[in-house]
Amino acid sequence: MKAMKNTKNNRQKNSKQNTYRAPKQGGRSGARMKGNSPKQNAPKSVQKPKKQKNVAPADTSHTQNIQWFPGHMTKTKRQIERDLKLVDAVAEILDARIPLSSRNPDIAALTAGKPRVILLNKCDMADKRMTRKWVDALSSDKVRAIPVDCRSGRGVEQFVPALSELLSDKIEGYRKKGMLNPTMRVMIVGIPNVGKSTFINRISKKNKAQSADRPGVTRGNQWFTVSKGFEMLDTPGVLWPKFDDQTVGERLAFTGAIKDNIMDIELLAIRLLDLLKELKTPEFIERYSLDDDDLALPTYELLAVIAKHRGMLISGGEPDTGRAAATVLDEFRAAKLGRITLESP
Ligand SMILES: Nc1nc2c(ncn2[C@@H]2O[C@H](COP(=O)(O)OP(=O)(O)OP(=O)(O)O)[C@@H](O)[C@H]2O)c(=O)[nH]1
Ligand SMILES: [Mg+2]
Repeated sequence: MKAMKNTKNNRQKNSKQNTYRAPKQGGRSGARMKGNSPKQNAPKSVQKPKKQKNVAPADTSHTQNIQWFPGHMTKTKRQIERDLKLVDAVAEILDARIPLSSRNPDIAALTAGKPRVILLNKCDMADKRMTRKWVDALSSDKVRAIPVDCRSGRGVEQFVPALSELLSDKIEGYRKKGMLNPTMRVMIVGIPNVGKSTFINRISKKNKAQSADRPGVTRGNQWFTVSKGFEMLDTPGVLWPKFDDQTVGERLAFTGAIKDNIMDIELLAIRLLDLLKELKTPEFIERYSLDDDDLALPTYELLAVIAKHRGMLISGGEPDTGRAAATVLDEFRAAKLGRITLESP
């Protein structure tokens, strides 16, 4: 990989588009992305940085098998199926940073017969140009895609008009029967931590739905009257039993849709750093004070460098790579490393 020459040039380049593109298969980095046998080249334990001193892994293809499908998700799927007959439309919330990986194929299939609005949420943390491309790619006659930032509320005002348009025939039908203000019911679905409850709070201008920055907050379907003529059903986040591709699990994990304590956080941060090293956003370079030599290091060593630059040391002055890994993930999730979209349409 070419080392970064000029931060200013890179800043200009990256400010145009922060989208990770998977390296071509077969090339050096392609082999790295494809690597799926962590045992072969992985260090014995990334948990023990002392033993790893100066011993970089041969490559960085340390994927871990990420799966998270606890029993409550099976229960939620059944609840969604049961309540589907009560609703007029479905609002599917995707993460604008990973619109492909954050789409649950099981829920998309289960709710396929309903008029649908797709909300690309957290677009404040995604690359602007890519979000526009995703809106075009996901929109069709029957589906309206809207970019939203539920934290600030930006874009949320487009939801009710879009839904009214989608349901115009139905609303007209009710009116003809004499119901002047029929109540439309909408089911909100999406993966864990994508912002379903925050969206309901935003649109209803109340903080009634419990929300927090960890997956698995909402337990059980719950109805909310959000405005005159609209009721919304908040549902718990659901994943699916097996990800076809490990990169899907990783991307879900990077963005915080998977419970952290079921994963090896250092391995996960190393995989994220593999991408960040290629993207070289100015925020990433500056935040961790990285130079070309740092970026050319094997990724495990780069993590150690970040720990040192941040003063994260354990007794004996060794870098605390565990703490650095948690920091890199936290800061990526808070978009402190730049507005990054990991998938293109
Ligand atoms: N930056 C940013 N943060 C958001 C946005 N929407 C939601 N969040 C944050 O994402 C976190 C998760 O939000 P929730 O509304 O609890 O997510 P959920 O989909 O209901 O999660 P579960 O109930 O666990 O499935 C919270 O910390 C929100 O503040 C957004 O548009 N931008
Ligand atoms: Mg919730």
